[in-house]
Amino acid sequence: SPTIKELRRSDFPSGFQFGVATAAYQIEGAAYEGGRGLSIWDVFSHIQGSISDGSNGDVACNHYHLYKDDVLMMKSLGIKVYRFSISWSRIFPDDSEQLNFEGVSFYNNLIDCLLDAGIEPFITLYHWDLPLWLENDVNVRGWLTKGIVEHFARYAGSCFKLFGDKVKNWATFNEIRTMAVEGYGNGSKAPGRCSISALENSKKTTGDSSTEPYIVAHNALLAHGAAVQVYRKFFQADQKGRIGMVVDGKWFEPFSVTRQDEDAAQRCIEFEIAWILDPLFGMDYPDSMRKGAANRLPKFTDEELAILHGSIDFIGYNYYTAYYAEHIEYDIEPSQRWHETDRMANTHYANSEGNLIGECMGPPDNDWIYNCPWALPKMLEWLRQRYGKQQLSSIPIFITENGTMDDMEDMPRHVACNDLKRIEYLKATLQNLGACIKEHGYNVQGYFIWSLMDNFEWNSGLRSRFGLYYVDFANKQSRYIKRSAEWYREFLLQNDEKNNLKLCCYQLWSK
Ligand code: GBH
Repeated sequence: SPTIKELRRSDFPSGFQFGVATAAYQIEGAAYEGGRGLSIWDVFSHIQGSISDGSNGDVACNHYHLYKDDVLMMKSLGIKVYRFSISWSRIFPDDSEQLNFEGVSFYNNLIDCLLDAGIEPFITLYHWDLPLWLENDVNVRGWLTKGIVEHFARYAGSCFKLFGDKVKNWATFNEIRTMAVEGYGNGSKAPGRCSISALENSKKTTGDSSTEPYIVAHNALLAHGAAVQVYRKFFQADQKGRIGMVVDGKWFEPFSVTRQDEDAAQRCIEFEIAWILDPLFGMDYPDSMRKGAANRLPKFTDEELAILHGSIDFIGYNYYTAYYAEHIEYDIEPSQRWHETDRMANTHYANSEGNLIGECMGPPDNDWIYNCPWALPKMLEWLRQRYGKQQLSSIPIFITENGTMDDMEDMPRHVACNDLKRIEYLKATLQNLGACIKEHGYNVQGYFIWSLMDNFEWNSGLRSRFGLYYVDFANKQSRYIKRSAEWYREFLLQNDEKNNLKLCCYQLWSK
């Protein structure tokens, strides 16, 4: 496709929605305030060795107290939609399952403030912060048993009831794949479970990584299904919103031009995005997974599959990067295998000829994002092939996250704010996205930058900065505009809107 030099708002359909995204544990802070209960991330982040800079989300961006300023900041960007998540343990702090009204009013206030600013809320119900009481309940054990399903459905139903008159976009989960693989496969995320062989240090709990990622993803899918049933049965007709799920999954290119590596790349895509999406489109887990994970992969009953079939009104897709995949056969016992070995592939940043898949965006010790804007159109085409052009014409796609971290740790603020590489990355993604929507008519209806502001970036803590705004974590969590925010605003705002916003910006910047 032709290279587009300039990028204009008019390269996208007029109804296309632009926004930014965040998640509760990464920005809210106030971990012990407002009646909030603990989540598995409060525990995990406080265990020494689990977060690379030793930080945690106790304060994070202090968004819980600064949310009004943050909404003003969003308004000044010119965005029309904001994706954020609800902290389950702020709503249901303990096993009494009594509503915490302080938590409820925080989200009511935030939602009202957004609507006043002309910004539509787009809510993720679960972005990895499971209430601790559900992890510790011996009958539930977090996501490891089906006991979680009714609890999630109850929580989701409460949110629809409490906020659904004002909120029309609901995503049940953020990245079931990541929470399963990183929480129960390699143990790098809460609750930090992994197999004995991968247990290098004390922060990790022993688990069975050959089965748990599959069990956890399975139960989360069932919980999604139950929540959607609640929405459709009791709320959707009145509230007239839509409900879907946010998935991730990298694009994979063959490591070399061989049939074996082509198959390996396909398998990797199936082991990531299709693992979660196939059941939502009425299919069983991918054949390659049935083969690779054999009897360790749970089975759906006909009834469960029927519940999941058609259970999304939209697909939320988090797109960051692509890798090369190389066929490899692992010579290990079935009990030692896990998701990463079951797919019989190794992944690489460079191909067999040594060419990098894209420009590396992160610092050397946190280099998982490579700039591969060309891979997003490939994924959209892959989705269309797999789930059908007709079906995907009625199920819109939202790019629910896209963004990058800074390429240096501990950079001075003025350097971090002069983030030209981030602009390049975002612009290239948008150019490719706009062009392929125009040429191929993909039903993509929105795009969210990860993230509004620097925040608690899970294992990388406060050092890995993904924001359009800089946050000074050492000094009152003050926000500073970066060049990328100025660029996004310039891209989004038409002239008349810019004038209307002047007042709002003056209010913000003169504080
Ligand atoms: C998103 O996940 C999350 O939804 C969001 O909360 C997060 O802040 C954002 O990305 C930025 O990271 O072992 O070093 O190779 C993206 C999913 C996260 C999955 C990184 C792969 C690999 C880290 N990916 N992870 S590494």
